[in-house]
Amino acid sequence: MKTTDAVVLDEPKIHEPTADAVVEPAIEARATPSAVGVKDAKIYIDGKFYSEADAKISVFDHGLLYGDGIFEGIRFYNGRVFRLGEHLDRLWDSARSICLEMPMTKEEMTEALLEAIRQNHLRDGYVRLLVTRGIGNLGLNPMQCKWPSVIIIVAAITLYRENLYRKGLTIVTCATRRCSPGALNPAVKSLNYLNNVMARLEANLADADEALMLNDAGNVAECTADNVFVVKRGQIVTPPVTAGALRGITRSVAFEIATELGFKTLKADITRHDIYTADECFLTGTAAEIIPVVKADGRLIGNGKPGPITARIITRFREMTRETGTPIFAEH
Ligand code: PXG
Repeated sequence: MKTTDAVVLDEPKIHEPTADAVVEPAIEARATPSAVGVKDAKIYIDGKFYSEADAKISVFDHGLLYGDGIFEGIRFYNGRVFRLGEHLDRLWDSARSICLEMPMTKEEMTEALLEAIRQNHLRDGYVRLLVTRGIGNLGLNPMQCKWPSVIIIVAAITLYRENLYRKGLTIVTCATRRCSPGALNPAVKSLNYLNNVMARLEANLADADEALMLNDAGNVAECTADNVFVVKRGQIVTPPVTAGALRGITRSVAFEIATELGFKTLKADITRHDIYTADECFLTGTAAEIIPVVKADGRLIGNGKPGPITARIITRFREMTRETGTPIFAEH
């Protein structure tokens, strides 16, 4: 049973200040429309479920103080969690990379996540799974933090409006470079997303749907929350992880589909030139799924319409999301 319709995330919320609004009210006094689009939402924190109003963590959690933690964004469709095993493998890799000892096994995490979805009575939606470093003091040394916290938020959201899938997105190259692997490896899906947020701000200011992020060498890395693909003469190309791309789960599904459909696939460095001269371009990400790009830096890509190969990949992706995955409810 679906409790509410999906909330669309791409529209910025405009907060109209009232005449007497001098300071922000305290959290308790702020209007609390459901942030997740679920009535009586239940949020998992460290083994217990809380209402949205009561789902709180300490101000001394290093996830807040330093962005010290990791996360995953996961989708479920038609009562099944899509590619759950891959998401958990990537989460565990992120944990390993930042020396965060996971407080539960993958089996326990699977059960907690499935139970969180059941508690929210949804068959289709999005899960944000976070593991924070936990409570420490004001020093940044993670040794202070003894117990990582696990948070599971279940939401009914879609990222872009359906007409954007038919019309295609406009992207702009942003000045903010993707973090170099030597500074903060983009392969770690960490809670520190300020690099991506800065890029997203540039997209907003340029009135574009997404920002294209380059790496320090000037090659394409990815967009702020999605991997980038180009299609040229029937070959499908995406930047390698070493170029600053996240090892996206949707990226690997797009590759599987492209291979299944008989296209050549390649992970290789690409430049803005390759995007401007592509026959087709599309983005992949758990929230956005697979979405065509029709304009980059003011140039039309191909004929300025979503391409036929992209359309075939989207069709097959939609079938896969509805037919495969880890069952949430007993009836499967
Ligand atoms: N690159 C980055 C930087 C990401 O954060 C992807 C690519 C796509 O990966 P997956 O595994 O989802 O195919 C992500 C995805 C959002 C959102 O609102 C998405 C992500 C993180 C934060 C927000 O869509 N991760």
